[in-house]
Amino acid sequence: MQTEVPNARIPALAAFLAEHRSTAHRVMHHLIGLQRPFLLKSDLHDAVDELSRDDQEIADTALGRALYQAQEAAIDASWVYLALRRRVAKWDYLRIHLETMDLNEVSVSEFLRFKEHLATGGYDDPFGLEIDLQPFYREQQKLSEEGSIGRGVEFLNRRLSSRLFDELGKGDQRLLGFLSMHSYRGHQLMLNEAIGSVAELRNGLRQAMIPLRRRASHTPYSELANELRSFGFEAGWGNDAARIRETMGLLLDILEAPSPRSLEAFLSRVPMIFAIAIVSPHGWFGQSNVLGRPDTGGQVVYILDQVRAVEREMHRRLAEQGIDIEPRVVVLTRLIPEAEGTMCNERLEPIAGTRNAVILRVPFRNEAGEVLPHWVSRFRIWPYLERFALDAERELLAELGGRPDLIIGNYSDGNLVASLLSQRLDVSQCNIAHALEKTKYLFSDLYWRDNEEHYHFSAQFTADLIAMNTADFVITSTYQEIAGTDDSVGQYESYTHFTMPGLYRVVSGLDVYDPKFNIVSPGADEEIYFPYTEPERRLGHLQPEIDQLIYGGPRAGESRGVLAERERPLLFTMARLDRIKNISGLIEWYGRSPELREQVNLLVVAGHVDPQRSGDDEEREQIHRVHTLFDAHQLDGQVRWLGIHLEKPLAGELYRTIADRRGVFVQPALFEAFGLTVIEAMSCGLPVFATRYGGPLEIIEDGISGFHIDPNHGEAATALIAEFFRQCDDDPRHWDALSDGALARVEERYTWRRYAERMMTLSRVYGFWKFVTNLERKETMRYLGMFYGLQYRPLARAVPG
Ligand code: UDP
Ligand code: LCN
Repeated sequence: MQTEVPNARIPALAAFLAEHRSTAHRVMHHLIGLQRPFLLKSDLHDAVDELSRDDQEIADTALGRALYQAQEAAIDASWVYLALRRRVAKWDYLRIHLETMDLNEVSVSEFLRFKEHLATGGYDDPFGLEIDLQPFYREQQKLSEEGSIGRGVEFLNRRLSSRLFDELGKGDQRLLGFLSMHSYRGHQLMLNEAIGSVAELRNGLRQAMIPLRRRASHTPYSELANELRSFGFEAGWGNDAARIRETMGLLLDILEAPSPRSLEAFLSRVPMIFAIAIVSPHGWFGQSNVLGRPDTGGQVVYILDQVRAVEREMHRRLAEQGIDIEPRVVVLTRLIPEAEGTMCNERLEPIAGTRNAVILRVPFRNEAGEVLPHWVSRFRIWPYLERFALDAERELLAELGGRPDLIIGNYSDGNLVASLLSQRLDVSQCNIAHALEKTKYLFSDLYWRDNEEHYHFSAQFTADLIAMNTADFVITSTYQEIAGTDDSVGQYESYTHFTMPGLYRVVSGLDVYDPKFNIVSPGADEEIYFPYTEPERRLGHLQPEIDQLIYGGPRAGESRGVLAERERPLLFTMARLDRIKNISGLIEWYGRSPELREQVNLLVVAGHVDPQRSGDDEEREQIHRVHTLFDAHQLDGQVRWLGIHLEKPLAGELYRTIADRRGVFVQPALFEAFGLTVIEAMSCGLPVFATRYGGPLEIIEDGISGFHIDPNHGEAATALIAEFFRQCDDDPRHWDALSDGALARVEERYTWRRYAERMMTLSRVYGFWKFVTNLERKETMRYLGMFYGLQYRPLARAVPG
C-alpha cells in the first residue's frame, strides 16, 4: 500500500483562516453572493480573479491557492465544503464554517452527503447505500506515480518478473503450468506430456538447442517438428529454426534471471489468441450508410479499423509462431430488422479488407421473446442487454466453433455485455469506453433524476462501474481519458467518487492507479487518410464531385448556402450534429467575426439540413439552431452546410482538397472524448484547431501540430484562427510548418500498426498475469454480482422499452 503525504495546504489554510478572518469573510461572502449551491472549478477561479481586482494579494494567500486547487465547492448558509484535487486522483475534502472560519477535514462520504443534502433540498440519508471497492483493492498491486498511469503493462512486467521468481521455484512451476495449457481445438501447442517438471523443461530446451543450432536459420518448422516433439516441444515456438532458437533462448533467459523486457518479448510470442469477440451492441453497426446516424459515430470507424489491424497482426504472429491457423475476429452487434437501407438486418456481414472477420448480428428481444424491430437509442437499451448476452453467446460459440480467447467491450453497453460473457465463458475481458457520458453532462450524477426520462444515466453509470471493475484490462485513447490533467478530472477518475442522491453514493468506485489501464491510441486508416502531398495516391476521379459539394449550387434538401467567393481558403468542420459537438457554436463564432468572414469561407458537413429527415430530438433542435444562425448572420454566401453523410474515401479526398487550398479543420466540441476527425485531418496534412476539452488537448501540441481552442471563449478562438490566416498571408511557410507538424505527430503516436501490436501484447501479458497470480478476485466479483443483481437489474428493467 502506498501512503499519501498529507496535503500541506490544509494546515496553512487553517492558520490563514484564523489569522485573517476579515479577508476570509470577504472571500466566503463573495462565494455565497454567487447564490449557487455548487461552484465548479472555473467558477472558483473566476471568483478568485475577481476578488484579486480589489486585492491583488488574495490569489497568493493560502485561501486563494486552496480555491485554485479546488475542483468544486458546495455551499449552504453555514458551510462551504471544498473538494481539493491535490494531484491526479488524490483528493482532500474539507469544510469551512462561515461564522467561525473553523476548518475541518471531512471524509468523502460526508462530502457527498452534504452535496446530496443540497441537491435534494434538505434530504439526508445516513443509511443510504455506499459503494466502496477500496477494501478489495488492498491486496492488489497499484502504481504510485501519476506519470505511470496508463502504462499498466510495463508495471505488470516489472512486478511479474521480480515477483514470479522471488517465490522460490513457484514462479518456474507456474510458468510451466502456463506453457502446458496451450492448445487449439484439441491440438496441443508449445509443450507436450514429455515435459512434466521445470527440470525437464530446462533440460528439454538445452537438448533442443543443440540440433537447432546446427540447422540453417530458415529451415522451416515442418522439417524440425518431429525432432522437437521428441524433446517435448509442439508447434508454437516459431516458423523456422532461427525463430525457434530465439524463443527458446528467451525462455532460458527467463528461467535463469527474468527481466521485464525478456518476459514481455517471450509472452508476445506465445500462441494464445486465435479468436477475438468485439462487442458493440447498440448502434447501427455496419460498413455503409450508418455513420452520422444517432448513436453511430467514431466507434464504428474505430472498430472496423481495429478489426483490420488486429486481424493482420494476429495473422502475422501466428505465421511467425509456425502455426497454420486462420485467426477469427467477430464483431457482435444488434440485428435491427427495420434497417432503413443499411445492412443492419443481415445476420452476418464479412468485413471488407480482412481475411475472414465478420459482423455477427443478434436481435434484441423483449421479455416475451419477441424480436424488437426498430432502432433503440443507446440510452434506452438497458432492458435488452441480458437477453442479448445469452443469445449472442450461443451464436458466437456456434460461429467460432468454441470460445473466443479475448472479449473486447465497447462503450457502456458493450462493456457490460463483455463483462457478462467473460464471466460466463471464463475469458479475459478488455474494455474500451470511447466516451463516458458522465463527464459530458454537467451534474449528470447529482441531478440524475432530472435526466432520467431522456438519458437513464442511473442504469448507465451502474453498468459502467460494474464493467470497469470486472475488466481484466482497459484500453484508453489518451492519458486524460483516465486521469485528466493537472486542472481537470479524468473521465475514468470521475467514477472514483460521486453520488446519485436517493440511489447510492460511491465513495470508492475505481482506482486510476490500477495497472489495468493502458493508453493505446487509435489511428486513422492510412489507405484513406494520407497526406495531400502524395499526388500519385490521390483519388482524382472524385474531384468533380468534391468541387460540386463545396462550390456547387443548392442540393435539394441536402445543402444550405452557396459560396460566393471561391478563391478564399476554407474552414472545414465535420461531425454528427449533437449539441456537444458544438457545430452551431462554430457557425455562430464565424457569423460574429467580421475579420474571419473577410478571410475565409466555412464548410460544414453535419447532420441533416431538413429537420424532417432526422429521427433524433437533439439533432432536430440543432438543425433549427443552425438555420436560425444562417438567417440572423446572413451566412448564405459564406457558409456552405452539407447535411449529407460522406463515405470515407470521399471524406479523405475532401480533407486533402481543403489542404490543397490551404484551409484548416476546426473541431469546436464542448467536450470530445478522443476525436477521430482530428487525427484524420492531421493525417491528410491539414492544420487543425480543436477543443481543449478532451482528447485533442493531448493529440495536438499547441502551436506545433495544431492549436487548442476553448469552446467557451468563441471570440478568442476566432481571433486565433484569424491571426493564423494573417500570418499565413505574410508567410505561407507558416501553414506548411503546422501541416508538417500535424503529419509528424500522427506518424509518431497515432497509427493502427502500433495499436495492433500493443493490443496483442497486452492481451497476452494480462492473460499470463491472470493465470500466474491466480487472481480470480472472487470477493470483488461477489460484491459486484450483488451490485448487479440489486441495483443494475431493477434500474435496467425500469427503462421503458
Ligand atoms: N464521419 C464520416 N462522415 C460524416 C461524419 C462523420 O465519415 O459525414 C466519420 C468521421 O470521419 C470520423 C467519425 O465519423 O471517422 C466520427 O468520429 P469522432 O471520433 O470524430 O466523433 P464521434 O462521432 O465518435 O463522437
Ligand atoms: C466516441 C467519441 O465521442 C469520440 O471522441 C471517439 O473518437 C470515438 O468514440 C472513437 O473512440
